[in-house]
Parts: sequence; C-alpha cells; structure tokens
Amino acid sequence: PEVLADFHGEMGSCDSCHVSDKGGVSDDNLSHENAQCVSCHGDLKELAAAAPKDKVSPHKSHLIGEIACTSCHKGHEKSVTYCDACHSFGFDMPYGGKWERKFVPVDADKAAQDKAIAAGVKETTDVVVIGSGGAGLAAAVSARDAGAKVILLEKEPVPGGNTKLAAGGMNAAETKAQTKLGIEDKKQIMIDDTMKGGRNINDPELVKVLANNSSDSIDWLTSMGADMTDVGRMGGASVNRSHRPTGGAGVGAHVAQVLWDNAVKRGTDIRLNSRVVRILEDTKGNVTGVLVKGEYNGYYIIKADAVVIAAGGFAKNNDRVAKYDPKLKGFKATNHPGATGDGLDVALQAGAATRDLEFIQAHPTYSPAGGVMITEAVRGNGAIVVNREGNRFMNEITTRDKASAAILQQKGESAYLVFDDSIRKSLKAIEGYVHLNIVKEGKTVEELAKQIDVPAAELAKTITAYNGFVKSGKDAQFERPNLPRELAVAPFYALEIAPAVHHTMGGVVIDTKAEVKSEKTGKPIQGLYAAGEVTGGVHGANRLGGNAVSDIVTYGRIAGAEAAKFAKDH
Ligand code: FAD
Ligand code: MEZ
Repeated sequence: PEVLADFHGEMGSCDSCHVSDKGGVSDDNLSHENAQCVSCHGDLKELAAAAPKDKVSPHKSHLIGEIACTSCHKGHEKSVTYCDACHSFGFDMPYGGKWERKFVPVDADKAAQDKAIAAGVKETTDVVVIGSGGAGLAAAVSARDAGAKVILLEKEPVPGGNTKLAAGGMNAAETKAQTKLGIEDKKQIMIDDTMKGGRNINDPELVKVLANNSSDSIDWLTSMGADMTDVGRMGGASVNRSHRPTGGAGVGAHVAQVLWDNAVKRGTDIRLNSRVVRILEDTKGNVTGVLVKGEYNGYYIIKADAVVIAAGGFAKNNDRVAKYDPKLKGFKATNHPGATGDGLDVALQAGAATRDLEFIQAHPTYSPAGGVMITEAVRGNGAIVVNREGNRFMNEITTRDKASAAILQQKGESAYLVFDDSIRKSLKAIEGYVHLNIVKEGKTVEELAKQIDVPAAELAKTITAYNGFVKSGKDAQFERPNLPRELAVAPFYALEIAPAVHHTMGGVVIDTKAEVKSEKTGKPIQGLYAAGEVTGGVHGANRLGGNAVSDIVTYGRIAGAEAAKFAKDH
C-alpha cells in the first residue's frame, strides 16, 4: 500500500474510517475519522506514555487542544509530521513523506468561490471569529459570555497559532503577582516603555488601553484557571512585568490551552481545517458574513452579523516579509506555518485600512539547529551573549531591533547564548531546549568553551568581568540594566543563536473598540473587528517582548465583547 487508506482498505472497507451512510468525511474536523483512529490505536496521552523516555516523542508536544490524529496521519496522501514545519525531526512515519507547504493566495480558485457565493447562505450565526490563536480564542470566550452564538474558524489542522509557541511571558503592570513579589510598577511606566520601544509611532490611545487593561487581563485569565504568578524581565522593560506560569514555563501553550478549554466549555463551534477566504459585505459595505474553504467539504457561506479577524501575522511568508523589508529575504522565521498573512488579505479585500507594514521584527535568539526560538527570558534571568572570540558585545536585554543588528555584525552572523545551572533551574522553558539536544554543556567554563570552539581564556575572562559587574550592580561595559545573578554554578551551558523573523508589527487599523477602520472613509466598517498580530498600531515600529500576549488577550476580549454587542443590536 502507498498510503494509509490503502492499508485500511485492505483490512476492511472505507467505513472502517468514514461514516459510510453519509458518504465521505464527517466534517472538516474529521471528528468521526479521528474517533475511529483512537478507538483502535489509543489516544495521544496513551501513545505518549508508551513512547521511550530518552527520545523526543511525536505524540508528546506543546500543541494545544485535543490534537487530531489526522493532523499528521493522512488517509489519501503521504503522511507528514506537523512538528516538522518548525523542527525537522524527520520521524519515521508509516507511509510518510517530506514536510512542505505551498502558499495558496486566498483569492485563488475564484470561479469556485463565485459559484459558492451564488449558491447562497449555508449557515447563520451571530459572530464569526477567524483564527484560533490567543486573540481568536479570547474573542470567542468573551463573545459567548456576552450571549452571542459563535463559530470560530481555523485553517490549520491544529489550533493555537503563534500563541501556542509564546514562551517568555505576558506583560502587565500593577498586578497582584508583582505586588506579592515586591515589584513596583505603574501602568504609565508600561505605556512609556511601550512607546519608547515602538519608536513613538504607536497609536497612543491603543497603548493606553493595552497597559490600563493588562492587570485585568491577568485576573481574567486567572479566573478561568491560568497560573500567571512567575514574573520576569523582557528587553526594553523598566521593571519585571512579564507574567508566566510558576517556575518560568512557556506562557503561550498555557494561556492558549486555558482559553481553548474555556471556549470549548462555553459551547463555541470550533472548526479546524477551515480557511476564511473572503469577508462578505452588502452593497453599503456592511459585513454580512464569510466565505470559508473547508479542507474536505469545499467552499460555503456563513452569514454573520459581525466578524472578528484574529488571523495573526505574516512572518512565515518570506516573500511577503521581503516585499516590505528586503533585508529579511531568505531569513528563517520563528513562527508557526499558518502565519502567512491571510488576515490582511481578507481585510484588504473588505476595504480595511492598514499601517506600519514595513516594520518587521527579527528575534535575536533563534536556534538554527533546533528550529526554535530561544526565549528572551533566558537573557532576562541572567544569560549573556558572546561572539566567536568569547567576548560580550551588547547589553543583552536591549530591544530586539538593536540586539539582532548587533548579532548580525559578528563573525558568522551568529553568537552564543551562555548561562549556568542556576539560570537553567530558574526557567522551566530551558528544559525544552535541552530535550531537543541543542544545548552544549561543560563542567567548567573552559570545557564549555571547547564545546563551542571559542577561546577558553577569553570566555573565562568575559565571565569573570561580568560576574564583577553583577557584584558591583553596574555593567561598566554595556550598561545592561538588570544583573540578576553571577554565572557561577556548574555546569555551564551554551547554544548558538542567530536572528530570525519573529513579529509583524503592522496590520489592520483599529480603534480602541477593536473596530476595523475603512481605507476609504476612515470610519469603522460596520460589523468588522480585529485583534492581535493582524492589527497595527499597538506596537509601533518595534514590539517589546511580552507585549503581544498582553495585546491578544486584552484586544481579543474587547473585540469579542464589541462584536457580540453589535450582533445583538443589529
Ligand atoms: P496567532 O496566535 O498566530 O493565531 C492566528 C490564527 O489564525 C492561526 O492559528 C492561523 O492559522 C489562523 N488563520 C490565519 N489565517 C486564517 C484564515 N484565513 N482562516 C482561518 N484561520 C486563519 N509574545 C509575547 O508577548 N510573549 C512571548 O513570550 C512570546 N513568545 C513568542 C514565541 C514565539 C516562538 C513566537 C512565534 C511568538 C511569540 N510571541 C510572544 C508573539 C505572540 O505569540 C504572537 O504575536 C501572538 O500569539 C499572536 O496571537 P494572534 O492570536 O494574533 O495570532
Ligand atoms: O514577546 C516575545 O516575542 C517574547 C517574549 C519572546 C521570547 O523571547 O520569549
């Protein structure tokens, strides 16, 4: 047999997987088909528990929700491991092929789209949410709480978008967790830091809403079961305000899981493998619904009073990135495979105004060996960055634009992140990198230097000088503002890092109610809302680490509540 369907066909018939009396697939989530896989093979947890402990298990991951078997195991084509979109593990899959994905524009296949539009409305709801990342899930939860019927559409086979990858934290000021830890912060300082980091081109009204609601957003997540009690430092912040789970575990998978569970609990109709290709409007330009392409069921129309675009950014679409910033041509990206910019395309078709698209951020510490971003929290908790000569060359927690530029000036256009065992113990996220086998280790600094091929005497000198700065409380070399700990506890660790495209600051223009502004009139498009990375204005020219998760939770909540209100009044 060539593919899984042949194999199962030999065992029985098509209805060993499909619902035979309906003919074909059950729905775009392949709910029935996946239940069939589980009934014979066991669920993800059982498969993960049975995997060898010393190997990376494809069934154990940071992905959120109940991951469908069919995300990787395809029936009628070659199977591919979804994780390989980032990691390139190259697991030996039964009937497996190589990961690849071609970007298909939303307006491809126009004839089929027009035919579906001519066929008319298939379903009706109050609010459609586009995207199952943090912004979309927060919007769905708040719209459900405001009494709206919600359909959430996600084009990928797994939910969570970039949100599930977020690692370092969620920024918030004047929180209970900060008070408990004795951290003095003010919403106004968060506003000032955000404006300064964004080179003052941010929309100041959007920034005020971000900071003034940030502490409430932490409380909102906590009330739904989140743990946001660990607080660390991110680049460009004046104080520690980046919130994450106890022990410094990755923030995004946790927040996305909490939001997912709450969206499911509230009866949100969530459809995976369902790509929105057009926002529909009446002749006056008011939103009337969306045209969806179900991976298995084809095109259909959902009529809705309001639509929330929460489709994320476009950092994984290098052609588009390079169009706005040619310097980034050919760069790797830290993002999930669905970050292609569809949200912008459907918004533009609907007449939305956009801003700041030329501002695209590179994250300074991406591991080319692991295909993963190394969280800024490692530096926030005390790691230093050295070049191939074993020397520091920057304030490690400066803003990302400056850090990335400094690394690209070093020999090999990469550098090494160096930390000790006390930093490893302070941040659970580091265990993920160790698990991926990308962290070099030495019992002494000299042994570590040998592992990464930098001059041992120079690295030792650098660390001794840095430890001196920690002791004196002043970085006489690069004026690093936070000096949390000396690098003194063996073993010592290092990994190679280089900048990769990380965040697209620009996007759809919104107001403080998350209403999308029209390019033509400058006024809100009736019934159209947007939140998260698909929007522009919150982060200006350069986003601060930790501000995106804050953005998606706060503006996701606002967009969902406003869309529900609009639908009710409609
Ligand atoms: P996403 O979470 O990307 O979700 C958008 C969803 O929409 C995706 O699932 C996508 O597939 C779907 N979609 C797109 N087009 C369509 C369509 N046409 N139809 C249906 N669905 C569609 N920020 C922080 O503040 N702190 C951090 O610690 C942090 N760490 C990060 C680490 C990594 C590796 C990355 C990549 C980003 C990190 N960020 C962090 C940034 C932050 O995670 C993102 O900016 C944020 O999560 C975006 O949320 P979102 O809901 O707007 O979009
Ligand atoms: O906000 C981010 O993108 C972030 C904090 C990333 C990280 O380094 O963890």
